[in-house]
Amino acid sequence: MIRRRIPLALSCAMLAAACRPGAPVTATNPSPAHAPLVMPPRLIPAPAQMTVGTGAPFAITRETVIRVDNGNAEALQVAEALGTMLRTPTDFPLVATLVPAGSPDVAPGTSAIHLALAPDRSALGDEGYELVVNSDAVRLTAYRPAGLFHGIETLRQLLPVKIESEIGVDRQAWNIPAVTITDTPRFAWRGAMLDVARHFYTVKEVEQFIDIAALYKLNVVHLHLSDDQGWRIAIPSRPLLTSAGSLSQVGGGPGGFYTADDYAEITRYAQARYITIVPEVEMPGHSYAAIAAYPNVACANRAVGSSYTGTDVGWSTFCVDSAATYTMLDDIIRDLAAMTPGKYIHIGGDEVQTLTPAQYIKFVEHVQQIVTSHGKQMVGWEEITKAHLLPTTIAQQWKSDSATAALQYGSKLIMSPSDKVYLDMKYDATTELGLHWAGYVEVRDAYDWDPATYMKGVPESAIIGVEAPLWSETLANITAAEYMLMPRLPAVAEVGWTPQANRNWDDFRTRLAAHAARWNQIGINWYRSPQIAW
Ligand code: TNX
Repeated sequence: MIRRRIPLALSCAMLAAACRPGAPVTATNPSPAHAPLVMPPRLIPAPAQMTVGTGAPFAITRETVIRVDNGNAEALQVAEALGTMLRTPTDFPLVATLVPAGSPDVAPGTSAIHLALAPDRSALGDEGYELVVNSDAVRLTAYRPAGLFHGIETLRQLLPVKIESEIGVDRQAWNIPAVTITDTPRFAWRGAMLDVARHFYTVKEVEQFIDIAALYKLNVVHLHLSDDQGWRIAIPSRPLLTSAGSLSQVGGGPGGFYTADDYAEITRYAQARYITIVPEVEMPGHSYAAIAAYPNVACANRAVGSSYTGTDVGWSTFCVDSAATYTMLDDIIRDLAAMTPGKYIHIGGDEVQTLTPAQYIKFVEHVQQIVTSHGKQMVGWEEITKAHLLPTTIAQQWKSDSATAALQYGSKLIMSPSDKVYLDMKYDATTELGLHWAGYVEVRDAYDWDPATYMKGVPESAIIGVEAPLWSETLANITAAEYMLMPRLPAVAEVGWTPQANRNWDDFRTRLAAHAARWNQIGINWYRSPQIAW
């Protein structure tokens, strides 16, 4: 066996000693010369606190059971998700059961993964968890089921990459290293956006996108469901939006749309992974597909059924002084709200070049009232901060300091600075896919920034979280999308989850390198950034 000393000057996230945000980054507990090397697990996002044990790992065997010691039907569903994740590769039964309160603990020598909800652990919040692994047992505790779910994603990353296999794997030790983790997210909104309007993505492809988000503990997937090039969501009261408005895409492909059943499937799939789908329908600009379907909402009529397959922005708009426009938007928002389990509707609002400021403001305030009347919170791109916002409205920063105007209304900001987290930007001048109007965005650019200091005068308390948009003008399918997401999405996920004091580029790039084997096993396409020692 190779025996080595633990290198000194480990970062907080790599330390084999107790590690707290802000704790001095020194190896206080270097191994004695002959102790086996304890490699810190290479988790992304790095947990808030982690202590790596020196004892033997927990081994999952044919006899291991999954027990929900204190929980409910929802906690059992998370236990089932863990069972589903483990059964195929291990070929073990891994029965998951909800154990009645007061039942005896497992017999000594029985191997169990315990999940428990702890009503007294409110400090873990809605999404935090505690995970204690030793050779006897795995104990995962959370205040809410979402925390249990994030905990099983941590367990997944602690297991060998063959756990991702879609067939049974022989002669593999399914060991989980001894570790104690107490982990809560820095921000409540950790999102990724997929533009399904410029190029249409099938339900299966959206689910692949959701899978990647879940692996890195994101909790929002924002779908950009309409733009000039296509309308992608069936709205029962306005059937022409899809029958006439969905038939094309950038470059002239066939386009497509989600039926009500498709959308229900997507939201269910996301919910099972504790991800909220935030649907976006663009207005008043980026709206040509809707105008082509219902020409009475445009001031200058266009022929029904014509389509736009280019990539210019800013030229289309609904007629903001026409009652027909608001009647249609009320229909759309009402139907979309009814189909959407999450509490948000995103109305776009960006890049309108054909309206006066007064017209734009009046429009946004009217639509804000429509969204509210259907019981949802409005989200919009930063341009909406020109209007008088409700404190519950959320503005998505993407290009400038104008977003700071949200603060005067008590509205929160989602940080999506295009020079950091626009994942449709090329990595460098040689990247074939993508755009570069906001510059080149390498992995380090996506990682090495702090949302709380990015904009002057915007304190952390005004920021609800971070989101990485993936616009799809140049990305025709999920394979192309993955190339842009990976490895930058894990970087953004850590920006959103891990306390700033625990984040460090050199440490991150070492951990990131270890994730490539998992992406290969899953079959995720990725970009081999020269910044990482793969
Ligand atoms: C700007 S960001 C847009 C999108 C484009 C994207 C391309 C924003 C709110 N609008 O319409 O697809 O740039 O990078």
